[in-house]
Amino acid sequence: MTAVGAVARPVILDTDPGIDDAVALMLAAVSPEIELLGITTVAGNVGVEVTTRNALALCQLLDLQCPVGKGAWRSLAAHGSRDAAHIHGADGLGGWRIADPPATAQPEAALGLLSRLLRSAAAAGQRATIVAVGPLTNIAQLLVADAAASDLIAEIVVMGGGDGERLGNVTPRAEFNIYTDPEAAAIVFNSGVPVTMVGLNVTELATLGAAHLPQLLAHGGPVAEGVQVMLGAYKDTPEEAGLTAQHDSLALTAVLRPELLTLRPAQVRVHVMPGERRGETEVSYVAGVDAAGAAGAASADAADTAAAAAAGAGAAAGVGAAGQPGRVRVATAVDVPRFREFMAERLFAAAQRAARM
Ligand SMILES: [Ca+2]
Repeated sequence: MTAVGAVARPVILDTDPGIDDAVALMLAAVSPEIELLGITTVAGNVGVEVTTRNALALCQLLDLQCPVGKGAWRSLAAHGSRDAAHIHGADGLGGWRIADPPATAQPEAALGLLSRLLRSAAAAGQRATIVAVGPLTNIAQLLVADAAASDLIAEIVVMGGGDGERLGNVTPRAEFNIYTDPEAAAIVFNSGVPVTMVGLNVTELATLGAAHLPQLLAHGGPVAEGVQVMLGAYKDTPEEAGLTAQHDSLALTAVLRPELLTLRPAQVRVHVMPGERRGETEVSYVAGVDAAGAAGAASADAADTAAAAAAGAGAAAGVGAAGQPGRVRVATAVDVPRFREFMAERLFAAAQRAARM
């Protein structure tokens, strides 16, 4: 552990922009609590060519100098080719005409970038936190390919999964990011690296609408325009009209403002077997353990791990060995009014930042 207090936490954002990803990137760009070391992209909401283009375009808009790594174009098991273009639009950004990145902005390869960033943070005496808000393909590949990486990661914060009444949004029991690559999710949850799961049970409560953003919208400029277009186009609106769930920003908020969420130690089993539970996160809360201690255990299911390997995940069995101790926390509640205030303040700051360009 390094000094607490003013030291910004080194963070890598693994993302598939994606409307709520784009909003989370705006949040990341103006948050002094973190040092954004890099961004890696993955296929998810739309294909990886588009998510990478969007990440590079957002970096230009927000004057982010960090490197961008282009990651996996398909899931580990490569079942089907599901995306969420029906929710995010074919361009991933709901039709927002964000300026193209310059031709000189070329991505690196995500796995090499992840390994390099983790090691440069370690050389500076820090362990980086990975905030993963897309399918977990890149992170699983990293843990499989780079055996030393897990010791260099402080925590993996995952937007994915769900619990209780809100288990799924693709199937009744599976959330999009986990369902898109369950084998990868099983590897991550069973890796022994501390994992914080921010799932649908809280992210669907973390809604935002134009009515919460008067200062941003009055400011105008490309960020305000982008937020307005994206929130208007986002086909992920919960029950209340005009509100959109900011899944990915809430996951990042677990790093920036952890006091806005309730996190409970838990065991999470990711179901990978074909059938109606594929992609489900089965959460068992660990009683009597202080959340700060986070001493839960991620129990790999031997059958699931074998199935993951059989399905083409390759080294899954070598990563998620059954019973390997892990430290998993699951978000169970969010302070919605304070989350909205926080988002409004930070998105206004993002508009100001972009205007200085
Ligand atoms: Ca996402």
